[in-house]
Amino acid sequence: MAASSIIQAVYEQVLKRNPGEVEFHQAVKEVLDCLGPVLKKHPEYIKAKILDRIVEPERQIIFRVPWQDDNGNIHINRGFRFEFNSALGPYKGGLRFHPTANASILKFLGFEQVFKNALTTLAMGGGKGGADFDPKGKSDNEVMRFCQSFMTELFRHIGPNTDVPAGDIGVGGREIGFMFGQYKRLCNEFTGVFTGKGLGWGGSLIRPEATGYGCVFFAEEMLKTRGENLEGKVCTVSGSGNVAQYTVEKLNQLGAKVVSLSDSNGTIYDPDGIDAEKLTFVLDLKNVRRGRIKEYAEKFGVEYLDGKRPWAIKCDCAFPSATQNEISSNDAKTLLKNGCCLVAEGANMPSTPEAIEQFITNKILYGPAKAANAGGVATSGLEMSQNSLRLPWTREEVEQRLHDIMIAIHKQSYEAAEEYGQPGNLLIGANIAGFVKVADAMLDQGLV
Ligand code: NDP
Ligand code: 2IT
Repeated sequence: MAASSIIQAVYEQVLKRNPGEVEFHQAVKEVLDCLGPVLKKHPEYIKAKILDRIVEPERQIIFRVPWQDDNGNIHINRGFRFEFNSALGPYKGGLRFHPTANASILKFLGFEQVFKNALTTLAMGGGKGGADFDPKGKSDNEVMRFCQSFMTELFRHIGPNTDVPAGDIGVGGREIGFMFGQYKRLCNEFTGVFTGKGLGWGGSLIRPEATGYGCVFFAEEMLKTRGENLEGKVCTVSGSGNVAQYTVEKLNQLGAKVVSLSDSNGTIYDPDGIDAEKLTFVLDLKNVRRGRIKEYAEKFGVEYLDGKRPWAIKCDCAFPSATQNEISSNDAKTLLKNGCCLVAEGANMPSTPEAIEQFITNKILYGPAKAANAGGVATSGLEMSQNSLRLPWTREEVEQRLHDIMIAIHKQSYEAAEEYGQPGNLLIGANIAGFVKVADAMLDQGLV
């Protein structure tokens, strides 16, 4: 059978087995669409049915999470963990707490994670989980009770050599602390079962900064291929959570000017730039007071675009750092029309397939999520190394390793794109480079 027919058959099976899971279909299609030339070069992948196997999670765990709010009312949420692929190491990937979290979204994230983790050069398989719980508006005690209930089921499925969760949307230092505490209590052991831990109890320096910093390092590598750098570049950033915050910090350090941040209610536009002092306000607003980005506009007297995303603001470089499918086809057109020359994806799958198509056709620098935002999970890998050594590294050492890893991820993606006759196309390059590593390990390990 021709490579294209094999790919089509695998995709149809995915549609049939996972009805209505549109985000999962989207993520699978993007990867499969890049693999034709790989199958031609590697008939052994076809014989071993690597594609059919790689789109099916190794294990899927779905469970009930009952908890009580501060008024004694009972709530039932649904918890998930998709242990997608362990060919390269223990399952590794974040937990997302968001009302929209469902099997489709968490499977797309788990699938992406497999190839992303392969690109990091570290030994990590891929997984993802979470719950349709909304931490917004909940008290610390409610969040704690939810996390404890969630972990009371999940603990039996994870472990430092089995499956190592971390944060994602709605799961930050506070939530990791509560879940780690409950895991420790249930297992009676102190191990590196989570990453993103507090610095005083096994966490790594630079892990909070890592996704944002890594994404900016990746953008720098892309710009270098055109003899450019970030100095003086006007940048838009979406979101105002973990990834967005540290994207702004590193962009500032490298001489760029960031003019936007957003949340699910709207966007702030600050043409003078979000400098270090204003960013300190954002960190307190979002991480401590848990308020809305609108307050930034009120505090600093800048424009607030109610209900809008940042993509109509003129920029040189765009850093989508909020959520999936936040750049539509029209947004992509607007970005291109306004002269945007680089998109680096801090969020997972933030650009729709139609938006990506336009970035690629117009040959702007496009850094796909699984390469550009891999610095977060890479630094989680470094946290695991430090936990195994029982020895923390300095800030400088971790940041240097993160930087080296981002350079390596760019190089692998760039070179794979060249090797397969699509120079400069990092979408194809990242998908192929990640896939080949996982596929080879699966071949070596037999039919499992
Ligand atoms: P946070 O929860 O810290 O922040 C999320 C931000 O995105 C908030 O500003 C939030 O606004 C906004 N947002 C979330 N959902 C939506 C939505 N449906 N529409 C509009 N805005 C939305 O999460 P992170 O910063 O950790 O994650 C952001 C993205 O980066 C996600 O795609 C995540 O998967 C990805 N990522 C995260 C990594 C990490 O290490 N944390 C690593 C790699 C990727 P609001 O508060 O209003 O909901
Ligand atoms: O999407 C991601 O890569 C993350 N949320 C981070 C996962 C991790 O294990 O650090």
